[in-house]
Amino acid sequence: MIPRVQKKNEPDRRPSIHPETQPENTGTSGLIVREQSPENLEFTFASLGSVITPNESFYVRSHFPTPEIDLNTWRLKIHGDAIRKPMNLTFEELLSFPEATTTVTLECAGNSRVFIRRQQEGVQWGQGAVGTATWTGIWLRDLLERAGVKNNARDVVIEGADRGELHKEPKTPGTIPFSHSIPIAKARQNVLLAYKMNGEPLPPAHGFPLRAVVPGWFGMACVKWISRIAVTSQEYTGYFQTADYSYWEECDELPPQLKPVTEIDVKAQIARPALHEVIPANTTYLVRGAAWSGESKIKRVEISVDGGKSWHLARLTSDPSHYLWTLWHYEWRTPAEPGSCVLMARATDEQGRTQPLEHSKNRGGYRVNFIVPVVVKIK
Ligand SMILES: Nc1nc2c(c(=O)[nH]1)N[C@H]1C(S)=C(S)[C@@H](COP(=O)(O)O)O[C@H]1N2
Ligand SMILES: [Mo]
Repeated sequence: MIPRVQKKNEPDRRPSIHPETQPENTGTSGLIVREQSPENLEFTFASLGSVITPNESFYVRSHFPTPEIDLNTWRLKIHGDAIRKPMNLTFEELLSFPEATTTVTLECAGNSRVFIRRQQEGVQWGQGAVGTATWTGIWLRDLLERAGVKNNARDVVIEGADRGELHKEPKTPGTIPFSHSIPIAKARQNVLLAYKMNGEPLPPAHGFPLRAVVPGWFGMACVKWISRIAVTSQEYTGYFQTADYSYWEECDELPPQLKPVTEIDVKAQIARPALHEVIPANTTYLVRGAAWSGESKIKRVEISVDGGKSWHLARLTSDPSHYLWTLWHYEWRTPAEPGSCVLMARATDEQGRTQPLEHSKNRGGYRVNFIVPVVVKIK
């Protein structure tokens, strides 16, 4: 979305701490409803307990109603001016390609939007528009190889079977399908076309029968309900990577430029404690959460319990790996006296990238990875 212009004297409508209290970890599934139709459902991040997010707890982000797809009539079309042998594949034919499995964290580019001080347009996601699944399907590169890609190929446009019209700014040009493109190099590197999620057939909300999984990129590139793949020699500039899902990039010698959101930013999130959680004094409390970074591995996670004055290393409790989150915890000896504490988590990746203290307004409602303080009460 093109960041909306902020009027100078507009009051700050956001509280400085996150306004959402999170339930205790009950061990049950259950999603927070952000929008009933189209379905926009949030994972209860406070319930984070394992690397893999169960399907029934996995966030859902849909722009249009879920299309009903009959596997008997469904076809995958592969064509475009940079394809030699256009194809129209049945689901059975897809299954004849070598099967591949990969574990990838999906994060919506609008995750954490609610924490931005000046309210931004869009779904008011808390911390739960993120999750990790093991995806099974076929490599996009195997399909592309069979279809024959010409040397002039530039973008691979993936289109979903869902369609609709958005009336709020930025408006769509009438009724359009959801679509997104990936540069040919990334498409050949590690993009999966998945038909299984955590060992089960892809659930309808997550893209049955086929979706893209683009490791290291924000969720909008992971097109669900795929109906068509077009390989083009031209740059693709569809709605969901120009009018929406874009941000202003500061440039050295030129005015800011509008860029599509692509790689996931480095980020740590605190699952527990939750905001305003009451914690006993003089006890050991396990502060825990997850950290991830697009194309890089997590190097370290640091925790502050004094509002950012001092930082302590958290322990990484799952192996840092490309494209999926790392779980971490920190054994916190709580103060002897009652009062309040401000907790913060900060991740750094192997490329040395870390998190800012403030959200840059050039990013509008996207790429929200600033450090979100969690205030707790010591009793
Ligand atoms: N066809 C289609 N694909 C889509 C979308 C959509 O609305 N339609 N939403 C995208 C966005 S913005 C995200 S964050 C992910 C969410 O995937 P999930 O619903 O499986 O969590 O799907 C992406 N793929
Ligand atoms: Mo998203």
